[in-house]
Amino acid sequence: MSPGIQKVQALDGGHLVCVEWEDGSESSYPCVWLRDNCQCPLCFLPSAGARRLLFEDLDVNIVMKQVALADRKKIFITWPDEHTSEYEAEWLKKRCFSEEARAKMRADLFLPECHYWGSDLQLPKMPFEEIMYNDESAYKWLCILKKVGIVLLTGAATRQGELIRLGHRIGFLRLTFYGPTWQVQDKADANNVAYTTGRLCFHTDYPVLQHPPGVQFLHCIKQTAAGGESEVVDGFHVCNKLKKQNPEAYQILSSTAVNYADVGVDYCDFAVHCKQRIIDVDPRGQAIRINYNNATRDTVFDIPAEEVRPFYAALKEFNDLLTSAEHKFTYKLKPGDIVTFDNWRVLHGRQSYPPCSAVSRHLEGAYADWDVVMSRLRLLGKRILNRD
Ligand code: OGA
Ligand code: NM2
Ligand code: ZN
Ligand code: ZN
Repeated sequence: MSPGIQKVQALDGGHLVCVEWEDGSESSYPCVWLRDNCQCPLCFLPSAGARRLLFEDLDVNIVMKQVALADRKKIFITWPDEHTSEYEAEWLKKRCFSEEARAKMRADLFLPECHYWGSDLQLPKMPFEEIMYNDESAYKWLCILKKVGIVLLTGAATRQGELIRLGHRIGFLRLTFYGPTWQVQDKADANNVAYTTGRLCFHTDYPVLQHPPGVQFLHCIKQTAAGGESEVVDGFHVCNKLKKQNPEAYQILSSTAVNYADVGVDYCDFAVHCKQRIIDVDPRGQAIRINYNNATRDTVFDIPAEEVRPFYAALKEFNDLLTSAEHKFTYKLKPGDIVTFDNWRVLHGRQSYPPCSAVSRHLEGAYADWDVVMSRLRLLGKRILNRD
């Protein structure tokens, strides 16, 4: 329960409403925001949790006419046109504009906490069927997936279709040109390097898409005796290292737009082209998404010739850090394992394995968007918290 309201007053010529809480703290709310967020049935549609008020009908210079406090639990505002709005203490407290309150709200909504790792990774493991039936387990799975970037689910049936079930558990999978799910195995006339027995160096999947899939699932159905080991590396951790070790290389990789191309036929025919920065950063220069697949990096490179060599030098530094023994973690999938990982953060690779006329290794793969995964995580969290 949030504290009650002790006092409410207008400030700044009626442009601000200042709420004094029972615990002595204060919060200020701009009137334009209060009017914009009036919760009355004319201004707000509760069944959609959405604003009915049109922006055209909002006076962005509005000042309040009158403010009153009721029962320490609610404030009432009368506007110049006699429209009235009411706001509950708890609703206001949650939306306080202070730095601390916003930091807390941000943390609750987006779970930005990040545990970096290197070769010392203790690969988090959970039984697949448990996360399928138990909400606490599913919640824990998604929390770790967000925080650590990788979770191994164990004990799944060794047949195709388990990722479809997993997709239903979270909501839905992300369809791409490689199909709703896709089969990673050695194929004749492979339309992707993943569908060979060759080594795959560290990459994120599908940087050729404008919005690359946020989450990837790889279900091991069959594993080869020799080779085929998996490798993963924490891309965000390595980005921090690169930024310290060679700020210029970091600057180049986080500003140069690289051409990617993928042309072929699978689920349907495709000719996909895109330009992506290998390290996507937020306005503070912190890495938020890695877009790096050496196989689909285009031969077309739309930058001035004199910038090409410095770009390759920068990428070499990054690639060397990714592959260093200090940073990479190696493991081998067993039949029934499903590795789930953050495809925006964790780069993955695979060692080569001997070609064979029969299929000696088979993974089924699928993607999901972070929007869908985070949505399920929030709903599971709510359900679990309300239960006890
Ligand atoms: C892929 C991939 C890993 C593996 O299909 O994109 O990275 O172990 N596969 O085969
Ligand atoms: N597969 C595995 O970026 C890529 O081409 C990643 C995608 C073929 C669906 C591989
Ligand atoms: Zn209203
Ligand atoms: Zn891949």
